[in-house]
Amino acid sequence: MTERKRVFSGVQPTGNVHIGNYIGAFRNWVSMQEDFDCIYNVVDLHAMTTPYDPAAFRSERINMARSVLASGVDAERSLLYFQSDVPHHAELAWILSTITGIGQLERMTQYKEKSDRAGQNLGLLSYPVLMAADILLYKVHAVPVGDDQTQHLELTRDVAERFNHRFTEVFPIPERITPEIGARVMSLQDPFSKMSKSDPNEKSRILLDDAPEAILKKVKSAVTDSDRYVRYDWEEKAGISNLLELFSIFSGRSIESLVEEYHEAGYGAFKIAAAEAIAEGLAPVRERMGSIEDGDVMKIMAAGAEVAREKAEQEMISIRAAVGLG
Ligand code: ATP
Ligand code: LTN
Repeated sequence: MTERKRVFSGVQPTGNVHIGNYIGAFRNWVSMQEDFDCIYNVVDLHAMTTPYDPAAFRSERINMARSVLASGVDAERSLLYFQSDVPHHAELAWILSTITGIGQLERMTQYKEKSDRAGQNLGLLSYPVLMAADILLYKVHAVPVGDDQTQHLELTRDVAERFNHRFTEVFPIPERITPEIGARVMSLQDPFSKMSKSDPNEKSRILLDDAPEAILKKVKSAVTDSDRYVRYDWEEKAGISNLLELFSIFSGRSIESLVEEYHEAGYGAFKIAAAEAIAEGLAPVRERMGSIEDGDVMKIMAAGAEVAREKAEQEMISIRAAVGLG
């Protein structure tokens, strides 16, 4: 039997899980369970690089794990756990930090943005090294993420190549996997920036557990343009194009057929139909969010961590040997 290729991805437990996370990442995580050996992580150590409240953090970790499960990740088929439960991530991050240049880290867009907003700290600077460690620890082949992670994936590939060259050929070079549409879902309030957990404007994003009425309200207030014709045109009509993509993803209909139907319907009617499709598409996720108890989440995460610690320990043997440890 040929071994299945491995996939790894992670999400920070920073609250406000939105449909951008779902479309850019979780949906792919779910579909990859069919053909790959999947490992998914709630990357709590990463989330500690910006200021946070420890009590709220505890529940955010559980909520994020619940969102991943409610999106359809099946803990029977995929390995799911909290990053901090497996110390090998931090161990490998240390090893990789010794072959990563500070200049390259200082040039990361996310570091520049976050350090301007949240202040500098060493963890924020070395954030991409920990991410590289997450991925390389399991020698994975593919990483399903939204396109905002492109630069981090490039750094991971550089670090893997450097390690293989400097020591022994240990790591495969991982590929980034992004969806064809929806790799970058835009804010409903500013179609030129990505929908984000940390945007202070709540109307900018649709949360996974938003009720249909809330979805309708947010879509109705989405920023569009002063024209009245529905067209798929990112140059002239970014807001409408973003809604068309969401409508298409959640209804399963092509963008062309939606444009044909709604071209002259007026933005009001188009928005109502789009909101209904989003609410309907999200209904099963929302229902599952309401039914998965904290206790179930904790059990699943503890069981996942136990398996992962063993797997990670096995993987670390060749890595430690390559660098002259162990
Ligand atoms: P923020 O939204 O505050 O920038 P983040 O990007 O750090 O948060 P994470 O929760 O760490 O979000 O990301 C989880 C996954 O969701 C990643 O794979 C990321 O690429 C994807 N993702 C986040 N925002 C979007 C978006 N607007 N469109 C598509 N994918 C997205
Ligand atoms: N940086 C990612 C989260 C993340 C991740 C990973 C994604 C941490 N480790 C490993 C894929 C693989 C983010 O902010 N979305």
